[in-house]
Order: sequence, then structure tokens, then C-alpha cells
Amino acid sequence: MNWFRDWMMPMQASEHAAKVDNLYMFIFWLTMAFFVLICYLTVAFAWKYKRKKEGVLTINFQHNLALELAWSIIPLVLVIGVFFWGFNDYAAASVAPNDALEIHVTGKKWSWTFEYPDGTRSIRSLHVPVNKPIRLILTSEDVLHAFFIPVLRTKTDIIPGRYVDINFTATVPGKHQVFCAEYCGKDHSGMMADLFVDSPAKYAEWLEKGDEELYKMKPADLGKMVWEMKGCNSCHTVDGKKGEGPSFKGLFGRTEKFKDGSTMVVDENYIRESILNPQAKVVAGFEPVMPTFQGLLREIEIKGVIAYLKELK
Ligand code: HEC
Ligand SMILES: [Cu+2]
Repeated sequence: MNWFRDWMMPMQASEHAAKVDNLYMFIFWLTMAFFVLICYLTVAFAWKYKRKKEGVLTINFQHNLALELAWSIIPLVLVIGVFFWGFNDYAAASVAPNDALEIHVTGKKWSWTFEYPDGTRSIRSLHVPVNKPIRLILTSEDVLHAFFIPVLRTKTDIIPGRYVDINFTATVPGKHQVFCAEYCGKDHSGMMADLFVDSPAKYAEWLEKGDEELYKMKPADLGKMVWEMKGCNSCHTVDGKKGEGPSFKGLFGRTEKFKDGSTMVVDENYIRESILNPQAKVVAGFEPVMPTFQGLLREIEIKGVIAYLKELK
């Protein structure tokens, strides 16, 4: 009957999906069997006990103990069995193994953002390695959403101000569809994402390169995002006010004075060096407290910061 299941259901892209389908198909065929039995008996009894001759009555049945026990106990055993079967699979899927890869998911009208353990972010595309246990930790920034991946048979409501999780191990490489399954406003139907199940090598390569979206962004917008997301904004303002570090406003092209008395005109190379090796030249009037971002920013993100600084006249 696999052709029937495959016709009714999307592909099974995890072990959990197969378990859900097995139980689903069991319940489906069980209800079918009872449906046929009940229809048959309805018709058969209607035929058997229909009035055949004027004045002839059916015998007056009262009880049949054996029959009554049978139709109570058999369905009871069946539904209790279904309960424990479902509970067992549900409990197994609720617990993440210790070595699960944790990815944070944020829903927001009307898109999904994903955050990986190394700080990589992606928008509208979730990348995971194949055959590796994954734990998604989800939250919402505004209203109720629901994260639904049909091929994994997994769906959860996402609630603002609180975390929920989903555990899965994807087994089928390729691109799969993610939906929002909770009506969340005007563009709810467009609130989708792609799930990319990659080989470990491809996943590692993707982490290194970063999200496709980075390459589509305007460099200055990317730079602003880096400034916000990588914590530059905790030390550097963009409005001219002095913070723990110098403000970025008007920085590009100005002549900077350093602690050792030397000076230099701020250009692309100086900014790059300030990010990767902040202690090489320490600005006069500041402490050398900036951490290096070597290995934490991609080339394209550094270029973005430079473009952003150029705009902050
Ligand atoms: C812990 C605070 C801190 C953080 C976080 C920080 N910086 Fe700095 N930054 C400083 C300080 C202090 C200086 C000045 C002293 C120096 O040159 O090392 C500085 C200097 C700089 C300069 C040279 C500024 C000038 O006026 O010449 C640049 C460019 C810069 N930081 C970029 C960044 C970027 C980009 C980030 C985020 C990716 C960042 N910083 C994060 C503290 C910080
Ligand atoms: Cu939504």
C-alpha cells in the first residue's frame, strides 16, 4: 500500500516522518475497516428486518452480553493502543540528543531568520547537514506564527516572548519547503523558507561563504547590519557621540591622530586593519580595548562596513 501513502503524503525526509505516516495509515485503515463494517451491517439489518408481511412482528431482542462486551472491549483496546503508539513517537521526537546542532529561528511578519552556532545568519533559507540531529529553538518577534516542514512531518506554534523547540534528523538531501501555518496577517501566505539538506562538506562550505542574501544586499546596508549584529554598536555610535570607541560619523577620509603621535588619513586599508588588528594603531584618547574580528567577519562583511562608513559623512 506504499503507493497509496506516497500519493496522499509528501515525501518522507526523516525517520520521524515515516513513524508519523505509519501511525496515520494504521488509523486510516482502521477507520476504513469500521466504516465498511458499519455500512454493511446497516444495509444488511435494514434488509433482514424490513416489514415483509402485514401484521408479522420481529422477535423482541433485549440483550446479548457477549456481543456487548465485544463491541466495548475491542475498540477500547484499539484506541488505547493508538494512544500509546502516538505518545511513544511524540515523546521520542520531543527529546534532542546531546550532540544536536542548535539553530535559532526567529519568525517575524513576514519572514524567517536563522542563526547558526558560529554566528552565521541566513534569511528565508535554513541549511542543515544531512543525517545530523538538529534542534531548532524558535521564537517570534511579533505575533503567533507556526513553523511547518511537511516533509519532516513537524509543525509547532511559535509564541512571542518564549522559546519552543523542534528536533529532527533530515535524511534526504535537497531543497524542501517550509511554511508558516498560522494566519499572521497580510503576507502570511508568502511567509515561506527553503530547507536545504546538505552533505557535511557542502554545509561547511556554505557556512564559510555565508548566506546567499548577503550577496544580494547593498554593501552599505550589509555594513549597517554588521554594525548592529556583531556588536560594533556597543562601542561605536554613528551620530558623532563618543562611546567606548570613536564614533563612525565622518570617520572616512579624516586625518586620525594616534597614541604614539603619528597621523594618517582614514582609507579602506586603515579600516580593514582596525577591524582585523585593532591594536596596530590606537586612536589618541582611547584605550586599546577593541577585540579583533579576525575570523568573525567575512570579506564581504568587511567591505560592507567600509561602504557603510563612507556613507556616514
Ligand atoms: C569593546 C568595544 C569595541 C567594539 C565591540 C568594537 N570596537 Fe572598534 N574600536 C574600539 C576602540 C576603543 C577603538 C579606538 C582604539 C583603537 O584604535 O584600537 C576602536 C577603533 C575602531 C576603528 C578605528 C576608528 C578611528 O577613529 O580611527 C574602526 C574602523 C573600528 N573600531 C571598527 C569596528 C567595527 C567594524 C566593529 C564591529 C565589527 C568594532 N569596531 C567593534 C572599541 C570597540
Ligand atoms: Cu507567520
